[in-house]
Amino acid sequence: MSYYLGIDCSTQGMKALVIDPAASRVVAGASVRFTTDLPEFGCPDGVLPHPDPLIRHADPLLWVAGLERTLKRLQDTGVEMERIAAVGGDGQQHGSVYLNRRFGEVLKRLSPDTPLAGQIAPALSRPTSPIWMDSATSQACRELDARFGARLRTETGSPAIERFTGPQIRHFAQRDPERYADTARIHLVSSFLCSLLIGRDAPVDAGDGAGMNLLNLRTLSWDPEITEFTAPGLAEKLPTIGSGVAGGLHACFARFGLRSGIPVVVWTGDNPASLVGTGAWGAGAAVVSLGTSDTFFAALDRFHTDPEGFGHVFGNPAGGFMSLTCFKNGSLARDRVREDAGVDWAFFDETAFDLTPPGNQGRLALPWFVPEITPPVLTPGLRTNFAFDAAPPEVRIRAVVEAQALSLRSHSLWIGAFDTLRVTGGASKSPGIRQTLADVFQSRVESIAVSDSAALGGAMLAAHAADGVPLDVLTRGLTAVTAVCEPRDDVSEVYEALLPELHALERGDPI
Ligand code: XUL
Repeated sequence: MSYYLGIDCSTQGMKALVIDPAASRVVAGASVRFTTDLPEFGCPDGVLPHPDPLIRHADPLLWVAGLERTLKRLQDTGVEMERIAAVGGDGQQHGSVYLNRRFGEVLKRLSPDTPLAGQIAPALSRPTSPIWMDSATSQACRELDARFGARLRTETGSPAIERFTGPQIRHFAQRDPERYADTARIHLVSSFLCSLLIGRDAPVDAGDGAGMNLLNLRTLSWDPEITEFTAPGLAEKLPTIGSGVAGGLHACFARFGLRSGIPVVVWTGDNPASLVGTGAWGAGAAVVSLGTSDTFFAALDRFHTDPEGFGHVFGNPAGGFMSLTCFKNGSLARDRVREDAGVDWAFFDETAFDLTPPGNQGRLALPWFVPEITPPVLTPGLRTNFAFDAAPPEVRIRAVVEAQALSLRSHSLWIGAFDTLRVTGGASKSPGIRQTLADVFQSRVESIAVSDSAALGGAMLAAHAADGVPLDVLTRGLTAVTAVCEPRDDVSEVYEALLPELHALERGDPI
């Protein structure tokens, strides 16, 4: 029976998963870390170092080289690459790639004989790509808000947001009009990589396109007025909006054992792909994804937006819409707290929680080491209500994990009720974090076997869109629950009582 491949290009690396739907199995996987596997691009953790904490760009050629390296590693696992019948994938959201008029020609002529990064380089009109961690576009956001007011939120799903692609494009067009004029096409990370695979411009899907402040979610087309105000002539530079099969696989990928011409499905954003890969694309479950960013998302039963403006509405690749709230200080912040405390992951994930009581006697710490997205805070710094540095490691760890969980909860309520929480991403393996989420949300927390839910979602969407394998069959077979963590009723009041304290910390009230 056929296999399907899903590729995830996330912030710190790339992953590939191959599924066999008939056997309900993941048959192979491979991954690449940008820091250690592609150091020649100078992007540790997937970001070009910059002294201004608001500026966060990556080298787009890193993703091109990452794609080749990931496919090579996958082939080296010995998996029968020729059984792969379709390819899907996803990219970190909001990041944009700027290409000149040569891009189309360069794609057509892609050759297997030299590294792809060198072939794509002459087609870049901007050498770097702003990514979702960038927050340097506040002025562009203010201008968009002043011009369109609430319409931005109610029609594109979000108010103007620093990392969203529209404000990023406006910022670029204003600061560097020459390069903007030289730009013929602007792709998202997802549609850029999909374009390489098919050897021509790929569409943007509504899941990822909704993270741009440009897509009108009521018409599912680029909003002409917002697009033209964002930057002159922008409409011609944007790809089409699409779904389903984008095209056939370019022959230059045959060197990895893939059959040329197999369908490549339109790529989506990492969070929409994860919604599918956690099996939460239908009603009932919300997802907490603990990765470089922590995100909270769920399928929406109807189109509605967050009145507070923190949450976003994206397209759900399974149809309809999804909510998303994003917290920038996720894994990297937890890692820094662990390292400063001088403990290993086993201590962070479990022991710290055995040594401290739920609620941590009121001690909380928001680890905002870089500018935060939810709530928007541009001046970084740890926010705490106790002598953090003098406290033992277990107290610091619980203070951070509980503050993160409380913040996740308090900014996600707008989506409405849900039955269970599914957790995914590296940190979801931590029993202490899972129990804290169950207690803070007072909800059952479910884990699934595959933690690379974005790559899994990409593979599921490939099987569904290319060969009509029903999503509910794929979901039953590949996303079954493997562990459950029940909430403890007796601690619910402890966390209710901590919420005002959390809000005071978020506002920066004097202690
Ligand atoms: C979502 C967001 C991040 C990125 C990287 O809005 O900015 O979750 O998709 O994972």
